[in-house]
Amino acid sequence: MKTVITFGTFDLFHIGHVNILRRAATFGERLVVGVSSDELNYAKKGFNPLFSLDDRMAIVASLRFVDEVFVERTLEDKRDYVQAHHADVLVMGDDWAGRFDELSDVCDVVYLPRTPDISSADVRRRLAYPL
Ligand code: C2G
Repeated sequence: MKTVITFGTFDLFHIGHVNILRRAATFGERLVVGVSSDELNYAKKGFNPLFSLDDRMAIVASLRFVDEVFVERTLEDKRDYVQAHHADVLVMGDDWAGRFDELSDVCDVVYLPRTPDISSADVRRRLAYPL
């Protein structure tokens, strides 16, 4: 049985998140998702998520193709997360292309194309400046 792992903040959960998680799940039989802590999101993006970590985790965990969620606290511990969850495949969106290639000694590393024209940051901008 292959386990797939992926990571993200998943704030303002949208169709791009659904698409990557659904496609990630097809690479194995079990999908585990690391959801970024507020602190990690701030470090990555310079702002806090609008939805709490508990809510973001509950939303991701509610998907039928997600088997388990956990908190991703740092980008640096990815190797430990992969090994702790016995992941065979790491899937990320291609905005991260190349960034996790050094893990290819412990798992397959796959980058999938992002869904165009949607992101949490874009939704925030559209809400701030409605047309
Ligand atoms: N995504 C996508 N299409 C979009 C938006 C996002 O495929 N239109 C993907 C991203 O590529 C990522 C996942 O959805 O794989 C989660 O996106 P974010 O919540 O923006 O998370 P991110 O900041 O990329 O976190 O360890 C790595 C990070 O924690 C990834």
